[in-house]
Amino acid sequence: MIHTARFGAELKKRGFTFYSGVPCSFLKDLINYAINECEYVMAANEGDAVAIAAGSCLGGRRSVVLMQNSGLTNATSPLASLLHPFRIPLLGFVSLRGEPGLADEPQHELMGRITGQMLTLMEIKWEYLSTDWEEAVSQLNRAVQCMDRNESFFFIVRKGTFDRVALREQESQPLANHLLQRKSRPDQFPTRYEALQTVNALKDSQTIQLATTGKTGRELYEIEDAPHNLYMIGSMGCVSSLGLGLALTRREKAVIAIDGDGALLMRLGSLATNGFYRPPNLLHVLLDNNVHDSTGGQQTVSHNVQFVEAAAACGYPRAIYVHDLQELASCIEDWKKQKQLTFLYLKIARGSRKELGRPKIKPYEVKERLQVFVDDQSGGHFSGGQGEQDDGADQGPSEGEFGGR
Ligand SMILES: Cc1ncc(C[n+]2csc(CCOP(=O)(O)OP(=O)(O)O)c2C)c(N)n1
Repeated sequence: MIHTARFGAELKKRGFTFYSGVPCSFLKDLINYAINECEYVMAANEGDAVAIAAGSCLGGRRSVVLMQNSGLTNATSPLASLLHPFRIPLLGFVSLRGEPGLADEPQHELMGRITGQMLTLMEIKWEYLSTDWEEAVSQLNRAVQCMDRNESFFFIVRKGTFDRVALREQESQPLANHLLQRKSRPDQFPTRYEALQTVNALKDSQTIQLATTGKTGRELYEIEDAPHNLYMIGSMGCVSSLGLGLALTRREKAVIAIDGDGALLMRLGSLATNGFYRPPNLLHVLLDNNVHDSTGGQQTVSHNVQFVEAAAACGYPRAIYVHDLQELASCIEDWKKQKQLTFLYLKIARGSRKELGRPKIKPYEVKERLQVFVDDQSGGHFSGGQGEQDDGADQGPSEGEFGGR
């Protein structure tokens, strides 16, 4: 067995202080350690966890993602189409439920046989984590070497690998009040392009813009290709999770995640994660055209989804139905003043320009220049330079409180 706290300390020594994941009993003790001693974001699903950890990595942290092997299938989209193209290196721990030869539940049987193959198939380097201390530490060193080449590395963790760590009491901070403005007059339907132009025109020196999969990224690229932009080409539904990880890690930056209705519906649980952590420097903008416009305009099921109410119900302190471009602009300005996690909902028209291009820049180049932008401290601070929030009421966790829930 590995001494979990000692192993956690080895991880910390190598810079791993940010964790995200979904619990598994085989990983419980390492997760408990992370919750007790580090920063741990409880993701709604394993794909979100990958994206959250990736966001933190973009923010300059070495990040860890933890999941049961059954959740590896949930995570394949961001593993294959976020980590790989952007060359974002994560350290992964995936449990081995259903290990051949050991009695386990039938639902783990297949995954127990194919966990390693799945990682290999996704071109992710991996090893079974040894229970021998010296060997485990040298495995960790190999993992770090791999990550230094911008490649992820996963440990497959067998039953009984980690010794017991008790979970300290986790506090949660109930939200005092929401600002929920209801739709009050007929909709106006600007185009996606116009909405993106409005958002882009209001950016300042600390703004980062993350655009969801499909035409949102392509249009933003066309409006302005800049180091503070990221076009999420794959990992549909992960844009606000990427934003959450980045916003929590770089509280001095203003992170805008621009979502689509199809994408948000794919990972609606991310609203709850965002609402729980509610970083004040995250703005989540949903452009709802009721269709998968990027893949030919097939309907989504967003028509009767009350996204504003859902965001508010998930803990967003501000969730606002925006009716037109002017309101969109003034709500963005308000967010900069109010400094609270905000959800803006805007109905947009379907369609886009016929000759819409695609980003010519490679995803990993987008990442590299974004990381340079993120590290540039000359642009001022969204939160006044301290990573602090500006009033006593209705706050999300501060940096100091972050790991204590
Ligand atoms: C997991 C996954 N499934 C499907 C796709 C293909 N895909 C790319 S963009 C897109 C539509 C996105 O719809 P929405 O978020 O509503 O944005 P819109 O295209 O309408 O702007 C789809 C289905 C994908 N990238 N990833």
